[in-house]
Amino acid sequence: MLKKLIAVVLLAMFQDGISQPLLHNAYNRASVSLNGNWKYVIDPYETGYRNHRNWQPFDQTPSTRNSAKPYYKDKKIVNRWDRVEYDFDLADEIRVPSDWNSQDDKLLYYEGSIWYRTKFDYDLADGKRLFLYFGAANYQTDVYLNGEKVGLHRGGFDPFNFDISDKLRSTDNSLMVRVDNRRQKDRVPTRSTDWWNYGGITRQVKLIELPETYIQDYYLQLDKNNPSIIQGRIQLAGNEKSQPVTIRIPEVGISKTVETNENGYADFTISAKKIKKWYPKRPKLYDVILQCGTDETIDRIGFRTITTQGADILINGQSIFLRGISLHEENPIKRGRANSEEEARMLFGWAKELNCNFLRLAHYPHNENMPRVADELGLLLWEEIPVYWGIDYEDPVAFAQAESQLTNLVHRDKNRASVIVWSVANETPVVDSRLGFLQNLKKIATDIDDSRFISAALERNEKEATDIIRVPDPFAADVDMLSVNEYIGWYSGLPERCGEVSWNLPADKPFFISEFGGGALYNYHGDSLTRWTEEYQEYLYIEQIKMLKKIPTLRGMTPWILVDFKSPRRNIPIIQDGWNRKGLISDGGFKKKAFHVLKAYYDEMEKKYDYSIKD
Ligand code: GCB
Repeated sequence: MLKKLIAVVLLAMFQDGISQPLLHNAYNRASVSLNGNWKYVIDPYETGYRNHRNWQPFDQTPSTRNSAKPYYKDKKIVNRWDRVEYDFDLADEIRVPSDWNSQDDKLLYYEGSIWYRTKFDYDLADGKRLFLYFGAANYQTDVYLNGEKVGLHRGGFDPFNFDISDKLRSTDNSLMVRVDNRRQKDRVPTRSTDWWNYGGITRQVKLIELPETYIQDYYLQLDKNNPSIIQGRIQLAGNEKSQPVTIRIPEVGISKTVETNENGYADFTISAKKIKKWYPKRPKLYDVILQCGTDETIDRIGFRTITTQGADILINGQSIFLRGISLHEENPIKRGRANSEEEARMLFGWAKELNCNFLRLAHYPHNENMPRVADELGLLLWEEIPVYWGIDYEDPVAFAQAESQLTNLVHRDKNRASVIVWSVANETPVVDSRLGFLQNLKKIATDIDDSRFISAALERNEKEATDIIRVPDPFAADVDMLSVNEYIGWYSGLPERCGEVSWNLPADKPFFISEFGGGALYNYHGDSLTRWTEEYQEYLYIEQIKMLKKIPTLRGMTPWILVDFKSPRRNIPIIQDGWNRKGLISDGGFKKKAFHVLKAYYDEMEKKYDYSIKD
C-alpha cells in the first residue's frame, strides 16, 4: 500500500508542468522557425537553479526541484547594488538545432546542463493561439518564456509542444531553455548505452499559430482486415469542440464531412476503392486535406496494409522479405546527430545502394525527416524507443518516461506508410518485472494504432552451452514478428561457429534477425580470421548468410550496422578511437568488403520475393 502511495505521489510530481498533447502533422503546419544561433551558458553545477545564498546541494532526482523559479532569469543590471553572475547577452552562441558535443571540443564529452536563450517578436492576432514546438532535445528540457515556466519534457528523441499564448509579448520575448543530458537510473535509456550521449536541442524549434479551435490529431489508415476501407478518426482541441470537419483527397475526388462530439472526437470510414496502394516499389502518396472552421492542415499519406500469415509478412496481401540494415541517427562525416532532410537522403541513399527495402531506426525515435523521406522513397521502417539494456522495470518514473516516448512516437508517425514496426525494447535481459512492463508498452502502442506490428529486439539463449539456438523470452509470445539480436562469430566464437548451430523456432511466426555483425576498420586488411580486418567482417557475413538461409521462417534482417558510429565505450587506439566499427560503410563514407556480400544476398532475395502491383 505504502509502495503504491509513494508511486502515485512520485508520478504526480513527475507530471507537474509536462508538455501538452502533441500537435499532429507539425511537420507541414505553417510556422515561424526559431532555428539559428542562440546564446548559451554551460551550467555543470546547476547554478541556474540555485540562489547564491542556497548552500544546499542540488538534488538531481527528480530535477524538477526549484525549477519553477530559476535563479537564471535573463536579468539585466538596473541598480548599482544588483549583482548577477551570468550574462546571456555577452555569452557565446551555439547552433540550434544541433547537438552541443560536435560544436565545440570542450563539449565533446559534456554531460550536464546548458541554458539556451533566444529572443523573438510575435504579433498574435485575437482569437489565435501560439504553440512552441520542439522536434526533440536530449534529455530533460525546462522551458521559460519571459521569466515564467512554460513546462518541461523528459525524453531525448521525441517531439513536444507547449501553448505559449498566455505568456507571449508582442516584442522582445526571451525564451530560455535548460537542457540536461545526464545519464540517470530512472531515465530511458538509463546509464549505459553503446552510442554517444549527444546533448542539446538536437531538432528544430518553431512557432505554430492556430485558431482558437484546431485539428490536434487525426488518423487515416487502411483497415488491415478490409483494405477497401480507410479507418479514420479526428480530435479537435479548443473552445468549440463540436464542429463539422471535412476530409478531402482531391486527386481521387474524395470528400467527406463528419461532426465531432462534445469532446472534439469523431471516427469515420472512407471507401478506398479509388485509392492506389503504397508499395515499396511504387510508393504512391496522396495529398490529404483536413479542414475545420478556419483551420486547415495538409498531409501526404500512403495507404497500404501490413499483415502476417503464418511465417509470411504480407504487404497489401503479398509476401515480402525485409532486406534491411540498422541505422543510428548520426552523420559520420559531420560527427554529430543527423537531423536534416539532406542527411536522411544521404543515409537512405547508402541503404538503397545496398538494395535495402527496410531500415531499423535504432535505438530511439529518429527525426521526422526519416519517415517522411522513407514514405517518398518506398523504404519500410522499424521504429523504436530507447528501452535499452538494463531499465529499472519496477520504477514507475522510468515506466512513465518509456510510455511518453512511445506515445509521442506512435502519435507522430501513425500516418506514415513506411512505418510497419513499433519496437518497444532492445536487448533487455529477462527478469520477472520486465514482462508486465513490455506488455503494458505493447498495449499503449496498439491502443493508438493496431495496424502495424509490435516487436522488440530479443536475445537468444546465449548463456547455454548448446548448438541449438532458441529464443527463451516470455515476451516472444506477444510480438507479431519474432526478432532476435545474435552475434555468432563475433561475441561468440569465430565465424565458422555459424555452421555448427541450428535454430529451433516457432513455425507460425515470421522470424527476423534484428542484429548481427562484427567490427572492421576500413582499409585494414589481413586474413579472414584476423579480427578488425575487412576480410574478417566479410567472412562473418558469408557464414551468417549461409546459416540464416537454412531458417525456413526467416523473413528479413537488419544487420548491425550501415555506418560506423561514435561510442565512448570503444577505445582500442587506431582501430576504434571512440567508434563502433561494425559499419558496412566507414566514418568517411567508404564501403567495406562485407557491404558487397550483403548486397549480393539482397539482390537474390529481391528476385525470390518479387511481387506484382495490384491497385
Ligand atoms: C548490440 C546492441 C547495439 C550495439 C551492438 C554492438 O547488441 O543492440 O546497440 O551497438 O550490440 O556493437 O555491440
